[in-house]
Amino acid sequence: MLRFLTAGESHGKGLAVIVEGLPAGLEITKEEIQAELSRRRLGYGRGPRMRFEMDELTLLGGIRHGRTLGSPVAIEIANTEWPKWEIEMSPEPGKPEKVLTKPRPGHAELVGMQKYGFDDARDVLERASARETAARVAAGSLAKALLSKLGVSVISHIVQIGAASVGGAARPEPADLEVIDNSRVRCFSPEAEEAMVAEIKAAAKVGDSLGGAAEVLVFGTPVGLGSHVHWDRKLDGLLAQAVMSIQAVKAVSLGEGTVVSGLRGSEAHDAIRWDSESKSYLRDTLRAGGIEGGMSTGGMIALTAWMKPLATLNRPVLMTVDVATKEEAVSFKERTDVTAVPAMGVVAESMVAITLANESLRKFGGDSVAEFTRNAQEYALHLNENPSAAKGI
Ligand code: EPS
Repeated sequence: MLRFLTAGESHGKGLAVIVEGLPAGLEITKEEIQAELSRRRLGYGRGPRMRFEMDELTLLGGIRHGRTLGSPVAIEIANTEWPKWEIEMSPEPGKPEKVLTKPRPGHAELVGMQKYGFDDARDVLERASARETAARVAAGSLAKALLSKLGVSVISHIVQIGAASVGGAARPEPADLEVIDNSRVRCFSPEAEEAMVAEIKAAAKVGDSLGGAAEVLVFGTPVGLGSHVHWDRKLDGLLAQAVMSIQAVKAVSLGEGTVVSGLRGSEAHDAIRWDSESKSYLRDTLRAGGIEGGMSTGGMIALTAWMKPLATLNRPVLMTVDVATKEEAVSFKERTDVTAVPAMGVVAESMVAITLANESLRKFGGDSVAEFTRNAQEYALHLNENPSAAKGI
């Protein structure tokens, strides 16, 4: 089983992540993890912090001479902004200089203050912040490295920002990832990119924020990750939980899940055919998004993550209550991004990769990468044999 834990506050000294359960012998370098972290910082519409906050990585354990040891991998991501926050976020006993008492609607602050008994919204917002997703992406880079041993690759592209969307434009393939990452909003369609940038400019002008959607595509998934036998083993449920846990994501859908609910059954499923050349069962449509009965079909997995507009506005207009006086107030102003949808796509890739790596380990096991891949190859070899014929019945 692959597990990971993150720790750290947005303006604290840094983030930490521990990834446990990786087999030994997985090649990984600091530069590869760093490259994934840089992808998360992409995107027109992000705030000024992305220009000066560096993701400074230290590999603390679990990796020796560029390969995993089978022990927990521990990574630190230092916040280079820390010197500016050292007093306000100090772990030493003391009091903050400024207490935030006007929680932002749509943020975790008010409920977090009620639940944990805080007077200062900063005690909640620092951990609720999406800065934490840098640690998830570091874990995701390890999961992707493991999946690559099975020939699995995970990419994402932005399909909607505000009112601009890609419509029916063609889906990208793994080789297109560079083109996507070079787009200002990580969008594969140049026309939609223009419209999305225009949306961001218009929202920025009036101090507003924008949501949108990212589609995650997985290529080369083995048949049968997840299971139909129990609710908490269904792959679609596991993916939804993992992706829904990303800050500001409010919906997750698979394939054409939001469309087929309004169709008739005859138009809502993926017909199956036998391909004698590849000796495999194929589906030419992607309505189920590559998952049937909670199991991967072996076709492409297509998952969409839908993000709400950020709760922080550069022109605060949302009404709230000052928790110190209980008087009506305008929520406090924090520096913010206009949109973080392009970055969310990279985080969603990571959460999908971690989920699939975990399910792959559950299915194929192995303490070393060699054992893991050997088990997967053996499974694939016998996959479409007629079971009775194989037993000589
Ligand atoms: C965030 C607000 C902004 C973002 C931050 C997440 O930070 P600040 O308020 O310090 O300018 O830049 O995202 C990151 C630092 C990051 O690495 O993604 C928030 O409120 O969630």
